[in-house]
Amino acid sequence: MPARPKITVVGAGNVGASVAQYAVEKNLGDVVLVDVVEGIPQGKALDLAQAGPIHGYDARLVGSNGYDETADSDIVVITAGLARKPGMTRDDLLFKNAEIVGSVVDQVVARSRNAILILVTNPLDAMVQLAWKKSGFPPQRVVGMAGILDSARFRTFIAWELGVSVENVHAFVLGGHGDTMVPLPRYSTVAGIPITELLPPARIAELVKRTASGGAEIVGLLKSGSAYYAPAASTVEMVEAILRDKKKILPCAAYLDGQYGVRGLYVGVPVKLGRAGVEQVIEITLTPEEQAAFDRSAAAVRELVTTLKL
Ligand code: TXD
Repeated sequence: MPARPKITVVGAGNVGASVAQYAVEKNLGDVVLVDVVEGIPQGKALDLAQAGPIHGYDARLVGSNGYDETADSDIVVITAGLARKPGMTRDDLLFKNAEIVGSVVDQVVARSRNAILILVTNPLDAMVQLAWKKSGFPPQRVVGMAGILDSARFRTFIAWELGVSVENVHAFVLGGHGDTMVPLPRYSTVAGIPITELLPPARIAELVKRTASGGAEIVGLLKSGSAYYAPAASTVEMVEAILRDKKKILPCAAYLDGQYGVRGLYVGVPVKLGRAGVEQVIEITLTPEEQAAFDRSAAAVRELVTTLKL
């Protein structure tokens, strides 16, 4: 029997712990949880292991404050950092989280030279760019989670609006993870029918607006933290697509080398995710307005990356 895949999750907070939970519930592999806070990763790992007999998983779960246990990971999910507080933008987090993510990447890559890194920490697009630079990994093996979450939010709102199953709804969101994200109604469908055929433009605009501020809506409700169930589920969809070599087309923050007119920058686009990581960036034709919105979003990401001198 080959060994189970090894998934490291750095940051055992709200998102990290839920990633660990969903990953073992889906039998994706063994999980190492790492955090700076003493006892938290160990306690959560032990607690999750004890849910195994009930859920029927045999995954090994280990918690640690160090990185030795992470050696030879297949996938490393990085959620370490600070989450947004009410009134804070994702960009306020920039410098603090850059410091945290930079040190985490150093520790991780020293022990897992062949891993695929999935970044979750905000501001997402800039953190992926930083992780890619720091790791020295090819861009195929460094990818960020955001578009799946943004499109899951859009899908939820569309399904509610039309009273149909969420399974029938596919949505398309491009661009950076932030206020400039670009939901594409033309490519968002219900059982294959574009929503532009099903809903009036004004109503679509409202759903788009709620999607773009979907994270802030939850921060406003929770007050003491930001969303984590849907972010973790989105991350685990990426982990599964990679480990099971599904070649799944998913919107992720990926390195662009000329696609969509952008070079040398991580931005959210549809990609094919498989065992090699980002196996292809899928390019679709945009209208001039969509391209302009995408350009604005990429410019906002570029600004952060320049601020960080990456
Ligand atoms: O779409 C997306 N990409 C996102 C991003 C969706 C949701 C959350 N998003 C961002 O993920 C959020 O803005 C944060 O930057 C991260 C993690 O969010 P989470 O809600 O999990 O935050 P927590 O609960 O505060 O957990 C962060 C953990 C916490 O336990 C800290 O002790 C730990 O990170 N931490 C560290 N771990 C390891 N190493 C270092 N240096 C470190 N510093 C803090």
